[in-house]
Amino acid sequence: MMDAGQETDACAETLNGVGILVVDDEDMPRRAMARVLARAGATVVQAANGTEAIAALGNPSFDAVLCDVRMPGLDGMAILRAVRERDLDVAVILITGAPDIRSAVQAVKLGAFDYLGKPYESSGLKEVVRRAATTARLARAKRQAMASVGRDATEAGDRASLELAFDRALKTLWMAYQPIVDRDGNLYGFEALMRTREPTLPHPGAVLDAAERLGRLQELGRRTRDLAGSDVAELDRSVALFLNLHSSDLEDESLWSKDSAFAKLGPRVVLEVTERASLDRVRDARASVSFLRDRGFRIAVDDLGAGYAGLTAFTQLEPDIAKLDMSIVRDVDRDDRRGRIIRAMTTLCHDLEVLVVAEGVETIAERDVLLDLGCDLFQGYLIAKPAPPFPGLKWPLRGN
Ligand code: G
Ligand code: MN
Repeated sequence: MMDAGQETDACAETLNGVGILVVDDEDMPRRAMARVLARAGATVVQAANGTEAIAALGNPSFDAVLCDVRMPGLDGMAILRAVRERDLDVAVILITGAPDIRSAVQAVKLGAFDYLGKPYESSGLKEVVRRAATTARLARAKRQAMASVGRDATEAGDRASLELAFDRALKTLWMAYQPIVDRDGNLYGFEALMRTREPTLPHPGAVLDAAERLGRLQELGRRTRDLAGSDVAELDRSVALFLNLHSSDLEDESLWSKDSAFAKLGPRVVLEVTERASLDRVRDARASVSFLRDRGFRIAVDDLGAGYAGLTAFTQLEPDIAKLDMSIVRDVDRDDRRGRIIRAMTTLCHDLEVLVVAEGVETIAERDVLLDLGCDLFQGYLIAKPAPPFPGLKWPLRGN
């Protein structure tokens, strides 16, 4: 670490109490900048390269990091990423002698607070730093407030932190499997459900939201298919693999193109498409579905009965399997109305030669009524919770 400039000037108080790290490999401009900021009341630490900067970041009291973009070794962009791994809130201002639009756009996307060109006016510099520090403090206060009321405060705040969290989620992604059994309790298949060890994206919904915000849904889809595809090699060929698709996966050629490794698994795989999402925005949805059929995939409509979406997904997909949403399965033994709805849906599905899966079966009483109503397949905590591949089975006897 270089010298810590602690000089203050009684006249200028605009940056009193603000902690700043200045990173630049060139001594002169770094010292000049540190001097301007220290005179305005800031506490300034200087670093002459990426390694020093990262060591300095162990000190949690920085409100802002000012960082030169072009440096040998770790450059400004790399430092920006490293900062975000350690501190979600500190504001980063990138500085360059040769500003260009592309790097400016990239910097802001990665969560830089601002981008300064050289030469800068010292009044402009102080103003940017003041706004940056205030913003960082606000972000920190908000996080503390959320933590104090028990909300998850580690949620990634900006794009750079979200990218990092999503990268870690992808790296630690694994698939849990939940069995689906037939009316006799024999194993019919497993539904693959994504899980991650990334604490800021703790459930599949959060991972999907992040993927959507970052435009990385198809990358996530490919990763889950790679994982499930290699797990399925361990599985008896007669057992089906049920896998959730996002509607945007239908636009990804690697799902259905002839030479994709996953497409070769077609006859063993049931692709679940949720009724909650509209297929209207998917380019050539019908064509993709027909390619998938050519490869032997079967299609399931997931979460049937969960939305008010009508049956558009049903008519567009012509599914082989319908999965009744657990919200209409719940308490079916105590609610005649639900029973009548399920009987009607099951009868109609059977007319169309569609198999019916009851999802979220939790009690023996629910299962017994669902058997009477004609459901073909059963999934839920009663049989087994999702678990690492491949859990043992327990099918409680009828009437137990
Ligand atoms: O929408 P989809 O069918 O893919 O959702 C399956 C989810 O439902 C999984 O996250 C799984 O953990 C959960 N789940 C599976 N079985 C049950 C159950 O019996 N009860 C409840 N409450 N949740 C279940
Ligand atoms: Mn599903």
